[in-house]
Amino acid sequence: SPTPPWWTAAVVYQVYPRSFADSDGDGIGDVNGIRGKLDHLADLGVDVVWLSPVYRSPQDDNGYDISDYRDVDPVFGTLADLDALITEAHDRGIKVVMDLVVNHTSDEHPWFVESRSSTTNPKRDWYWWRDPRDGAEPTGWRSFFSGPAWELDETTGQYYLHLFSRKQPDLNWENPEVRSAVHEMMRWWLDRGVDGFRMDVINMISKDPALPEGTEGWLFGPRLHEFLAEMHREVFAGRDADLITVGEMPGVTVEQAREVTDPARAELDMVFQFEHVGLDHGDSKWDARPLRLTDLKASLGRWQEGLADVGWNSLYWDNHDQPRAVSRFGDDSPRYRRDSATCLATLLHGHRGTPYVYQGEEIGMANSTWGGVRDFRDIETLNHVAEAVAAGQDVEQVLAAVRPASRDNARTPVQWDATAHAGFTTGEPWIAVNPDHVEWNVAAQRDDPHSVLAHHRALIALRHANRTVQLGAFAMLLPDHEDVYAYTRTSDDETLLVVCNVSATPYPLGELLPEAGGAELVLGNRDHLPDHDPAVLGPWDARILRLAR
Ligand code: ISL
Repeated sequence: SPTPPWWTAAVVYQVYPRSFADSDGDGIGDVNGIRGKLDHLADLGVDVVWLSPVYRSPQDDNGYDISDYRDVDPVFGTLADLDALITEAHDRGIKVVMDLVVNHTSDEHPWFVESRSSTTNPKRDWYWWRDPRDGAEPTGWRSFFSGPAWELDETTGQYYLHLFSRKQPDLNWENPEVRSAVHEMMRWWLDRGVDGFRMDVINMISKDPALPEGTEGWLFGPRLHEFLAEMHREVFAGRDADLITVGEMPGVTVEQAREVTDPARAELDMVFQFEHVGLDHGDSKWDARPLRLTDLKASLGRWQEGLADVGWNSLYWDNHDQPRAVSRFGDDSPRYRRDSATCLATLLHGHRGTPYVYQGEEIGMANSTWGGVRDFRDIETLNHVAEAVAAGQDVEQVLAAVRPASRDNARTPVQWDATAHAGFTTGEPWIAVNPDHVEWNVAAQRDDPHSVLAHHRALIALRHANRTVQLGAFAMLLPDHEDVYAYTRTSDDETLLVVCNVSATPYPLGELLPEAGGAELVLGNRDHLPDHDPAVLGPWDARILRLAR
């Protein structure tokens, strides 16, 4: 069989630059701040760093609204700083992946400024302009950030489409000029030394020009596969062996992901799917409900199975849009925070796929404590609160729903040490540091062999060393158990059993999984504790065992 791609053995680390490390004291993280922390990433052992957007941007959505794709925003530094970061990362054997946000631009991008200037401007058709329908919006589509997805532009009396904020107009990918401008920009970045792209909401770039109501008008549109294959041909062909591409695809099904990541089709290496992070809420992300572990197993198990022979999974709990996993799926109370963070990490990293670690996850960073609406910065959160309150909802009730679910939980500054502002900045941070940084920080964990950080280091090293972890076949065990998540990974060499107690209730291991008896412990999260009993799966106990043959 052909050599598997390098990223089947790799772990990716996501940096959200605004909240990572601030080098100049303006309270906002920056490129030189990242350069100063590369040794932390090298020490963790990650292979790739994915940078959330650092391009020039009005920062309406913290950089996901880009006004110049070929420059770095002054708030983050300069192009020269970024070149230096890429070189210094490469010196440590770490690849650099850029965030590619091409479903939309900023409304301040010169393309849109031209496009909106008149109905006859040559770039008019680069965006989605439509006449009013019965004096109102052309369709009933809603923006992800509250309100209608259409904005009336007074200059020409037409509406433009924005699936996200009104400062993020959607590009019209039907227009071949748009596509070649994007391709050219991508080649420019590859020539600069970047190693691939994480593609923002890339399953929304193809819209049905008939603009039918419902998500079929813009989600996985009729020409998506064609656009991705064309992009591969125009940008990646001939140079893709060393690169990595991952498409962010809210709403993607297993079948769609299988097609997109089928190497024979030459579209993308892998996608981010959202099923498992949608299991603990209703239709709205603000409508929380408890996660049932059996639902998580059914979902992740189906993805493992669906992409077993064709395609590839990405594995994640956290990113800059999700509340912190240890608070959401674990237990961030002092008693169980370390154990549940390491348990969740083991559960995830044992799967087949490429794991993604989000900044701070490696030290068990948790959701923050929020007071009133003034504490929040995220446009999605702020728009939702404004809309809900305007609709008559009680502000305290709205805030109660927002506090555990807001994207800002992921965006508090990385906790480097116990000093003021967690060592993130010498100035005033743009968003408050989590008060728990006094105890939970990188410095406190760096030399502790049993820290959350050390456990991540061990999981990453295991993936690098072990072909079964990389490529072994996955089989779910105990699908109906409400507390214990267990599966095997099998290669020609061995069978590994991953067993994780996703609860504080102890379980006798031999009764659950007789095959665990006599197995060799490869990696555990609680075996160093004095009260550890190999025969009992303790609270949040997680083990990777090598089964006797
Ligand atoms: O954040 C979400 C839920 O809280 C998602 O709906 C999110 O908006 C969606 O996954 C798309 O996210 C990406 O594109 C957005 C940007 O705000 C996100 O940060 C980015 O990850 C628009 O560019």
